[in-house]
Parts: sequence; C-alpha cells; structure tokens
Amino acid sequence: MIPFDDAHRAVHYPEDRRFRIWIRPSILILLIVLALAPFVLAWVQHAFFGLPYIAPSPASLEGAPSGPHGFPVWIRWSHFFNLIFLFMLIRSGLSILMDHPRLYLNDDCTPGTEWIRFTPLMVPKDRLWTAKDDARYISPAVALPGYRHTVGIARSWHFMNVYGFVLTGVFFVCGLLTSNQWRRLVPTSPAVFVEAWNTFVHYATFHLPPEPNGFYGYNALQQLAYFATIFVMAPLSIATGMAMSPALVNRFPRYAKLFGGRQAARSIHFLMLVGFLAFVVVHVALVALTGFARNMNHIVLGTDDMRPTGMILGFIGIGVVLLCWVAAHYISWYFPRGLQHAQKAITEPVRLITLDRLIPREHYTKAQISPYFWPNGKLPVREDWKELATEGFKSYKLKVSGMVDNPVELSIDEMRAPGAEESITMHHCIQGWSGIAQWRGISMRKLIELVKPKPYAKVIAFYSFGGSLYGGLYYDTQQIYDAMKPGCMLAFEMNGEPLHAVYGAPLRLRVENQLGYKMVKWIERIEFVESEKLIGEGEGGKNEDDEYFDLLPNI
Ligand SMILES: Nc1nc2c(c(=O)[nH]1)N[C@H]1C(S)=C(S)[C@@H](COP(=O)(O)O)O[C@H]1N2
Ligand SMILES: [Mo]
Repeated sequence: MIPFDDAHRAVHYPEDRRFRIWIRPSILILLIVLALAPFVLAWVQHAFFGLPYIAPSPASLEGAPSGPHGFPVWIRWSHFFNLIFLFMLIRSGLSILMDHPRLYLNDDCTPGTEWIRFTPLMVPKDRLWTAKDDARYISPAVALPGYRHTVGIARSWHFMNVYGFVLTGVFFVCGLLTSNQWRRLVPTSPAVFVEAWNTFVHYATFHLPPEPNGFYGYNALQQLAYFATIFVMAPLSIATGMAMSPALVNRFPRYAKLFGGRQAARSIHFLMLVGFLAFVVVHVALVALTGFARNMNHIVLGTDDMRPTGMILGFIGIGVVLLCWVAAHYISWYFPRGLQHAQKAITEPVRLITLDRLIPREHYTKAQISPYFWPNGKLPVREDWKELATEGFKSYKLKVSGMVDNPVELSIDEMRAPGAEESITMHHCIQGWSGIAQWRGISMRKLIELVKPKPYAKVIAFYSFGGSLYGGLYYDTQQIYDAMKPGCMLAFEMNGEPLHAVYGAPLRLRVENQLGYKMVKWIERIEFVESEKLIGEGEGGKNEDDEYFDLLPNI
C-alpha cells in the first residue's frame, strides 16, 4: 500500500489544489471562431432558406435487402470493451497530463510559450522551480489515480489499457472488413458531405432531422462522426502517443516532425482526448434523444424493439465500467507494486524487441538548442558535495567499483583525456516536457572497456549525491548492454560550459533512448552489479522503487 504519511501527503495532496485553465488568447479566439462558425452558418442558412430537405436513406429503409442488418454480437462486445478501455486511457491520461500541466507547440517548453496551461502558477524567476514543483493536483474522481505526481501509476494504467484499446480496435476493424458492417461507417459518395451538412443544420437549429433507424443505417452526419472517431481520431491518438517516445524520436526525428514536433504531438494527443470526450457527450445525448430504449436494445441486445431490457442491461454495463474505475483506484493505492509488475510483464517484452532496438542518432543543430531547459530533482545538500562545488570539483573523483577487473577513480580531466564525445539531443522527461541541449562527456562504452566488467556483471548502478522525493539518495541503473549503445555517456559539459550545479555538476548520465529520470545527476559513484534486484527495493532505481516508474522507459 502507498503510505499516505506526511511526505506523501505533501506531494500527492498539497495545500494548493486550485485548478485553472488558461488558454493563449489568440488560440482561444481561434478555437471559439472554429467552433462557432458552423453554428452561425447553419442559423443563417436556416433563417434565409429554411430547413434543408433530407432524402430518406435507402440503406436505412427497414428490411432493405442490401446493407447491414442490426448489430452482431462482436460489435456489441467491442463497443462495451472500447468504452472500458477508452475511459481508462482518458482518466489515466489526465493524471499524466497534470504532471506537466502545460502544452506547447515548440519542443523547448520555455515557460510562457505554452498555448494552454492547467495551473494558476507562473514559473517564478527568482528561485529554483523544478518540473516536479510544477506538477498539479487533479481529483481522483476525474483522473486515475488522480492526486498529484502519480505519473508512474497513471502510466501503468495507460500502457496496459492501450493494449486493450488497440486489440479491440483491430478486432473491430477486422470484423467490419469481413462483413458488410463497414457500409454503416465508411462513406462511399461525396454526397455524404452535403447531406451531413444538411443534417447538422437541423441539429444546430434545434430540429431533429428525419432519423433513419440506426439498426439498418446511420444518417450522414452520424456516419461521418463515427468514421472520424474510429478511422481518424483513434489512429492519430496512437500515432501521436508514439511520437512522445524518446527512443523513437531520437532515432527518427522526422517521425515527430510529421506532427509538428514532439510537443505538438503531445498537444494533438490531448486534443484527441478532448475530441473523444466531446464525441461521447454528443453520442450519448443523441442516443437518449432519438429513442433511448430502442437504441439501447440495438447495441446491447442486438434487437430492434421497445422492450426496456437493453436499457436495464446498459445501465448494469455502465455500473461495471464505474466499478472498474473504483477497482483501479483500489489497486493503485493498495497494490501499486503488483500493478507496476503487471505492466512490466505485459509491455516490456514488446518494448524490448521494438523500441529498445532503436539506436539514437543525434539530429539537432546548435541553432536548435533550447533557450530554457526545465530542471528536475533536488540539489544535493550533502556537505561533501557542497565542498566540492565551492572548489569547482577540482578534487572530485568518480569512483567506479563493483564486479570489475579494473576499478578506477577518475577526475573530470582524466575522463576528458581519452577523447570526449559530443552530441545535441532532445531530452524527454516522463512528465511530458522536452528540451534540446548539447552534451559533452565520456562515452559509457569507453568507461566499460576501461574497467572491464566481470562476465556475471550485468547492471550498472549510478549513485547520486542528491536526495530523492521521499527521502534517501537518488540512484538508477542501466543494463550493461544498454549502456554500451551509442548516445550513452557521462556528461560533464552542457551547451559548451561545465555542467551547472542545477543540471547535475560535476557529472551526469545521458541515455538518449530513455526518459529523463534514468539520467542520474550529481553522480558520486558507479557500481557494477549482477542485478538491479540487489539494490534498494530492487526495482532498478529510486523512482522505480518509490514512484513505480518503469525500469526500461523508452516511451
Ligand atoms: N540525482 C538526481 N538525478 C536526477 C533526478 C533527480 O531527482 N535526482 N531527476 C531526473 C529527472 S526526472 C530528469 S527529467 C532529469 C532532469 O535533468 P535536468 O535537470 O538537466 O533537466 O534528471 C534526472 N536525474
Ligand atoms: Mo523527469
């Protein structure tokens, strides 16, 4: 169980739980204009030309010989499972969003450049304000698991449910294509756009258009809305979700550019969430307005009659969905470790053979270096680090020990000697922000070759001078084979200057195909061990132990 002691309360349930949405005025005006324009046009058309005529749809004439009849059992169950998975994704997505409650269209994430923020706070300029300080509270009634800075648990739910969502989607689309049900959803003539507009004019001016019986076919607007939700919004959500993977983006920077960059992809990912919610609201409202009992029988029972059974079973189904939400909260707070392990068992094998194979290639220029780089973590308060800092880390020696043939102690100058490496890369924090910086340091491959790990050493542990969120020193681990990959280095310079205290002086790790929390700052010593299970709580790092983060976060 997650202890709700003072330290956890202060993080998860802070005093300031205000919620504010601020949208950049130019974007807000644009959104309002885009949203209102069709309604204004519809009213104008209605005022001058009256309601447009809508021809009865031949496909929906009851008993029409062509076209799908009713909803087979596979549609009804995929509809239900989709409801479960979609809302788990939305609710956990909101928790993830609030961990960095700002959305940008640029990859630098400089405070003040966001187009929307879900926090009343401006980033203070006169003191250190980390990305973790910036995380906001969200009610557990709205989000999974809710509270503040619960991104590790939220990601577990998000990633497990995305498998369900995708499998349901694939199953559903296969069903569509192997039956005639696709005819309901896929527009086959451009006339559908005209007719969809005419239907919209009806709704927008508070008229119900002649409603075809949904058992046999949909009206044109309904068809377009369903088509867009299934064949545009869902794939775009998945594609933009993947564009937030450091492994993918640092290997194929062009992939993120397809969406306007990593942060634009994150913004689109959020807009899809809003789109799904808007769809659900309108969909449910129209199901209720256009013959609730009959519509419920269609999708729950697959019959076309007026009995109340579909409605009753439908409400039971919704009750099951709500129970799933409650159960997910219960699991989150009482069995977070089990949840973390379940997510690992389900998703890690796939990530090992896909994302983990991608070797980062630096692809950024000096001109792209971010003017601002969000800091994270707690500056060390240990006296030995402070003393080293006052003398500019001249007598600092990195201690490399453990299961190696050649343990060493290296000063920064000695690390520079065998030839430093340099790269300009994009940093991806688990919270959602990114930043581009130039790093210079010694490659881990060189260090590994120097110290000669014993054959049974498999893991490298990096210990920090700095503390962690809930107490204890920060540490993290890398598998040796991962640390041997290009792009893994111990950096002592950032953007052409010795590492600033805030960014991890004197030495920090860079692993370009993983998320930021793997990149230990203020490194004191390195140890080669047999397994990460022997250190700390055994999960592979302080965040993995205390905040249920992934051991191998390449997305
Ligand atoms: N010692 C230590 N290292 C740490 C952290 C920390 O809390 N303590 N935070 C990590 C996280 S979550 C991120 S995103 C990066 C942030 O690096 P930056 O401050 O250079 O942006 O450092 C990582 N290294
Ligand atoms: Mo992070």
